Amino acid sequence: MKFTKVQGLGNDFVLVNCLEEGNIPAETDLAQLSVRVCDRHFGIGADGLVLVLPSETADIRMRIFNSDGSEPEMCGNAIRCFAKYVYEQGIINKETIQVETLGGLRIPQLIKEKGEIVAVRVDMGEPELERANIPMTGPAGRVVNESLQVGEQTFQVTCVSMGNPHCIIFVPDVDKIPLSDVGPKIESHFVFPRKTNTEFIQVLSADEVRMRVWERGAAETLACGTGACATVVAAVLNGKTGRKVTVHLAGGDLLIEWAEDNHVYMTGPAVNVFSGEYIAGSS
Ligand code: ZDP
Repeated sequence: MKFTKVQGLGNDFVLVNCLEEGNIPAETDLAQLSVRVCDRHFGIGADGLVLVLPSETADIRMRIFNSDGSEPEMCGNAIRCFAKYVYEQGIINKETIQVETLGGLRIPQLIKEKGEIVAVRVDMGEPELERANIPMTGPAGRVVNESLQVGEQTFQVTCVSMGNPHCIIFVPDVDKIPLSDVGPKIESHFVFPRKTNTEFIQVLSADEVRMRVWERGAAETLACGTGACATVVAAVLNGKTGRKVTVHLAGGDLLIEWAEDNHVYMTGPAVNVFSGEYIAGSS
């Protein structure tokens, strides 16, 4: 299997072109393949496996699998990597690309300087705020600054779907959060029937926040694009920031704007790491 590894802010992905006949045999268990490929000791090492597929409704289709084999609806960092890859491989010859995902249509736009792709700006669509659509159990309406009991602790949560579910919690200092302890508890909390990604946010000013993320199906990662988008929506709803915010993540910065058209725009980097051939059957 031929692959290219690409990373966005240290959120790293193995990209495979499935338009090439036989690159992934039809009978392959994709969940299992993702677990093996993403393993950092026995595989290539990545947070997710990303597949380039044909689309009937858009220019191209993206599927992503988490490192635990689950398939999320969307991934913000991966879609920037995906856009760069399909352009550089000559699969798509446009700089604004319509991408079909399980979370709906997403539109990355390549930002070039002297012929090089230096960043990708993505129209991440409209945030979903209705509780049932996060999805989250409970009465109808939005989930803004609501108490959530997690074991002995109570957190004030705001929930936003950017195609995938996010639970945002504002705290005074993100470094003080025992993420590997509380992250899994919130991820699998019974109020989230499809589990959730969780973001802890420290507001620095009206246009700057720090974020740490516990990703559904992937544990703590260096960055999460959909999470950064959901965070800015949550921050605006709680009156904590303006609509254009720099989100500082462990892997670097994302610029997020919740525009007046209700779409969220995310701008950030995508960087090629290496290409190679995965020997099927290695484990
Ligand atoms: O929703 C999920 O299960 C996430 N783990 C998917 C990946 C999201 C990601 N962090 C992003 O950038 O949006 C890659």
